[in-house]
Amino acid sequence: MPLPSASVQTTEFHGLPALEMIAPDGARCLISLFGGQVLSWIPAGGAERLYLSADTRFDGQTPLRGGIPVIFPQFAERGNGPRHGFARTRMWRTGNTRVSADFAIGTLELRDDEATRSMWPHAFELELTVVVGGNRLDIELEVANTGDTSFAFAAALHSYLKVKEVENCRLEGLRNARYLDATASDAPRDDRMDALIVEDEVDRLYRNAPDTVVLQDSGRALGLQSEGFPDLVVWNPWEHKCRMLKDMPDRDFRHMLCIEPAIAENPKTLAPGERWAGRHTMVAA
Ligand code: TA6
Repeated sequence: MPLPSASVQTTEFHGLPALEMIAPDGARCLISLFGGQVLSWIPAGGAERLYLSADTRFDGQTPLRGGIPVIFPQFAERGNGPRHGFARTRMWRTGNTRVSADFAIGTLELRDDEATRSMWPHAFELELTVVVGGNRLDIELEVANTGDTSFAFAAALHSYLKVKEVENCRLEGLRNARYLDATASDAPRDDRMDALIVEDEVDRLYRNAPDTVVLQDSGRALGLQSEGFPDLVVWNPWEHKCRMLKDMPDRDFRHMLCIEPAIAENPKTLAPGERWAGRHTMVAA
């Protein structure tokens, strides 16, 4: 029998509509409808695992700095539209929600409208399904081409992970993976390290990255598994770039690390009527 507190309900967070999901075991997450963005995830009996900047601007226009922004249809400045796409600054709507014996599940949807078509002339439907329960958070992003011409898109789940002290973290699983370093303008490199340790600005796009990586964080760990996203972006702005971010406290680069399953390097093409889905699972230990 689900505990009475298990629920999925609409709420407000800093004035923005949100969906709060609580599983029978107490695991919970909060999703902003603005951006379709998970902002908080607390595993059962655990502590917050997502970073959300205290200086985030909740004005309903500016992208929210933290949680799991949905990047679509372009990655960063690889396109002519808004940086990292428009999905993170549109209002999504709630679809099906449910609580079962083991988890709470909620779906959010975004469709093209006049505003999106003025930036990107295509008919689409996005569906974000979030499942929370136990020590897991599962996210599925589905993209459908609902128009009558093909389109190519990029996408990412730009996850801001909360860490105790970034310099003490080890990101394992990327040995021998090839990456493009956005902080240097040279050719792709092969990662030869057993673990990525952040001691300076990091902005790497691992191509055809391994599906599973593990983040060791001062005695606790987070397993990250993705499906359907060929790339993995790892980002920490470090001291100098962090100071330039108006919506992030100067010292917070120490307490976050972005690990982002992505389709960034080679956009994916969908013919009319076609669908694509990518999955991202986080397991806290
Ligand atoms: O995904 C990494 C990245 O593209 C970095 O280059 C960094 O600028 C970050 O995203 C944040 O971008 P934003 O537009 O949210 O400030």
